[in-house]
Amino acid sequence: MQDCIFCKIANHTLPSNPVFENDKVIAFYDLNPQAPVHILVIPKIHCPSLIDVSDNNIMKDLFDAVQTIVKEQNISDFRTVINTGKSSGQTVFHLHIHILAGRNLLWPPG
Ligand code: DGP
Repeated sequence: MQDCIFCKIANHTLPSNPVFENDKVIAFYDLNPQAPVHILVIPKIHCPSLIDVSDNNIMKDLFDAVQTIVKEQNISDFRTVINTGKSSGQTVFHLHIHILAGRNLLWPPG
């Protein structure tokens, strides 16, 4: 999608220094980290949010990537977050999974 910042990262119009990439998924560090490790995992295809996913292969590809990334980085304890909709905190309307790690993560989240 033309005006989507994550599409621009996915097609390398914007540089992101990816931590993981294959033909379906790219992952990169969050610009505004909320933990010592804060990685975003996104599908290369544009999909605004979780509610818009019609092909479950997208979620499999994303969570396979999460597993690969945490194993590669020797992260055993982490949180995955998918904000969906403005009031949940979603600010970028291109589906993404946050991986948060490297500190004690409180529950319930804010
Ligand atoms: P969310 O609030 O769930 O929509 O998360 C969006 C995240 O994306 C937020 O933590 C900040 C991050 N972000 C926004 N723009 C950019 C960008 O251009 N580059 C990177 N690396 N992260 C971005």
